[in-house]
Amino acid sequence: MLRALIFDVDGTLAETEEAHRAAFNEAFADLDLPWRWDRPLYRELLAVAGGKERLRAFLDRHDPGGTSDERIAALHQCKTAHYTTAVAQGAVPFRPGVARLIAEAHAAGVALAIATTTSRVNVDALFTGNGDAPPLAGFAAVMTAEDAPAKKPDPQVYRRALDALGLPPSACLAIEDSVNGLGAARAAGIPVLITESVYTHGDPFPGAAAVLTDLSGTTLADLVRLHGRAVQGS
Ligand code: XBP
Ligand code: MG
Repeated sequence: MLRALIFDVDGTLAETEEAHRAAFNEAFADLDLPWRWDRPLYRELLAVAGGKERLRAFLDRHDPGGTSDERIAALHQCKTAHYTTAVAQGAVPFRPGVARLIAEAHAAGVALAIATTTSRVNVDALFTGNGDAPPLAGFAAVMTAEDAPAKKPDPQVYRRALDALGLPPSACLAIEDSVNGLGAARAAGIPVLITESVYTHGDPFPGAAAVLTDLSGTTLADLVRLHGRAVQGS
């Protein structure tokens, strides 16, 4: 029986990655660095989950002498300030169907959780900027980069969410947008629904219970049926 929905954030709750990309570029400009990440490059860089890890992977190639933890932390802090300012002002709406499904789940007594590799301040800012959506306070567990330093596809953040929910993986359904997120949730034993995002459209999603364009036509009853088929099949 479906007892909880565990939502990924970036690309799943909302199409946030363009705001992340803009914030990285604003941080480069603030610090007089010559780099600008365009969409094709950012799509490549998104193979690395975690903004700090993504910066390190880029600097390893383009400025191998400048990959100190302090420099990466300073860059990432500047980026996060730009990102939270933009998103808290409503720059990025929730994706179609997301707010409705959160409300349906809450009304039906299905627990809600978040499992993301982004920072807690970014999650708070996203919900601040979407004041008309159900509040973050309605989520039984919110696991972020601070709770799970090992980034997706490592299952740590999903295992922390299961611990916080006090539920077995078979009672949950993860909703994700990326191959890294699929891998993390599957490694934790959780069935996964993929909703492709702008940066993951067309990627292969082996092992997903289903792959959708978005949640606009999906009801909680659909998720219950999908979950039932997934756990029977596993
Ligand atoms: C996607 C990520 C995050 C964001 C950037 O997280 O990999 O790193 O791209 O945010 P999700 P930070 O698991 O929600 O898809 O710079 O805060 O890491
Ligand atoms: Mg994601």
